[in-house]
Amino acid sequence: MERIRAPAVASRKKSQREMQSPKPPCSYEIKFNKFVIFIVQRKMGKTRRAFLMELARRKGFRVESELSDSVTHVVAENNSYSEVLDWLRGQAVQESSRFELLDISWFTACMEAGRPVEAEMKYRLLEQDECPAVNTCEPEVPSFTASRVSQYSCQRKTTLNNFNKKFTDAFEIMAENYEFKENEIFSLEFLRAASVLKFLPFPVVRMKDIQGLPCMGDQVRDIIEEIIEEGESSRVKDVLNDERYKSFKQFTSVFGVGVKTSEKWYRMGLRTLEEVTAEKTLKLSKMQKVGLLYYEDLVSCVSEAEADAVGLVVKKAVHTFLPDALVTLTGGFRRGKKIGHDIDFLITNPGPREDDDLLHKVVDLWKKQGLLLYCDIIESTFVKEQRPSRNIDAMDNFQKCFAILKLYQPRVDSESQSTSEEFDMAEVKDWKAIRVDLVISPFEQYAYALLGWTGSKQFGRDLRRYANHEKKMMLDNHALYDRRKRIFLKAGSEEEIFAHLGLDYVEPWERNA
Ligand code: DCT
Ligand code: MG
Repeated sequence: MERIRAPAVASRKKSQREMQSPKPPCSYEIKFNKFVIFIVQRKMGKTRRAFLMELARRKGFRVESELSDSVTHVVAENNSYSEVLDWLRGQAVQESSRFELLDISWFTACMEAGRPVEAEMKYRLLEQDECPAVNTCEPEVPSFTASRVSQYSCQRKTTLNNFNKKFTDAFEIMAENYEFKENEIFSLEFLRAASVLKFLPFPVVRMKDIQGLPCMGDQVRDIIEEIIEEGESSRVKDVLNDERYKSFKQFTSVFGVGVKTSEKWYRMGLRTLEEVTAEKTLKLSKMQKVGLLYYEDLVSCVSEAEADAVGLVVKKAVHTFLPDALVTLTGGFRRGKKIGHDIDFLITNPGPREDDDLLHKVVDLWKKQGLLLYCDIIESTFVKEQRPSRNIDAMDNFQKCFAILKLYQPRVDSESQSTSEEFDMAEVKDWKAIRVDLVISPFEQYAYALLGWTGSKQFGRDLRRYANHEKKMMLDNHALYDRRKRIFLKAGSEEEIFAHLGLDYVEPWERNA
């Protein structure tokens, strides 16, 4: 009797804990040593906890009865993040960050898989405001495994729902700065990283969240870490304050001004657009002159409503000459963007009839109607049976027109018009200058042209890179060429192009890479 009773008296607390959580029987072999699980009894009950612990141990998991130093994964059921945190504090745990705090759904998934599964975001207990976890937030995020994320954005579905804007904005600034320095490799590194984070179905809140993801180089990780810890990146801030970056940003915001011209102006000592316009010795191209003339309109974004209105103007003009022509809105607006810097249209004429003069006729009509502020028609340079270029950023050879149209805007503020005589006297500008790109493709190349002109730029780049490296094929906006079979692959739709490449179809609104 004495021998049995003695320990119970010596440590009542301990024996209570032992009753809640029986010690692991020695007969179970531990298969997964790195994972040390502790199951919180709170809101779960003793019996269920004991059952789950036994189940896990039988499957080779190491489950601790006590919250020892070796525990790595704390699992709770029906508890919120803050409830578990409170409970941990009650156990005198100072640093809850040393554990993964997980919902029971993670544990269940492990039991189903018979091995530890990745502690994905959806399984984690998180603070409410940063929480897409299954048990608290809607909609449920699809199952996600970092190691399965492709390095090619054409194998990812990227909508406009970006959970990681603060990181991707930072990367895009870094990429732009490298572009201004003509450092294409670093620029692409940041663009690829931005594209991967745009795809993530949850916000990155700690470094572990990017573990196993492609395109996360050291430069990228440093910036993510800084933003997580400080809320902003000092490197990005330095770029934003950099004189050269600021000048290039202003210069390249003018239609017709690229990195080369900006470099020239910067070397001349020019720093702002005011200085550029004041410098009378500068020889500006026609494009740059109109770029400066309509600067305010062009720099303000084009809205979806404006894109629709311009769409009607374009269709009306095109159908005057070719009633059966297909006029398709491409670019960002086809991907579902609500704003853009321009409006892109692809025009093709089904059937045998092609009209090389169409673009010229259309712009002549607009000129007569007083709608054309600028146009630059580039003639087609496509040669029959021309193989796609290996350069992933090569321009295509379609006939195209870079135009600026006058879009008349309805007067919305009728009250101010009637109350101010002075206002009535003045000439009111009732139009906005809008950048419009028109591209004409032969009907048999239409699917390729549509895929290319829908973008995004990064999506297109990755499609070509994927075709080249993974399929030994060459893709551009005109065609797909199989290098091994030495044949061109015909396609009547975008779906067929994806199929030729062995890719799942990605809808336009999922191409926002
Ligand atoms: N494109 C192309 N060849 C070019 C220019 C563009 O294949 N010479 C593709 C890449 C994206 C798409 O056409 C549209 O180009 P942009 O108008 O530059 O981009 P966007 O996605 O429409 O974005 P924005 O809203 O800035 O216009
Ligand atoms: Mg566009």
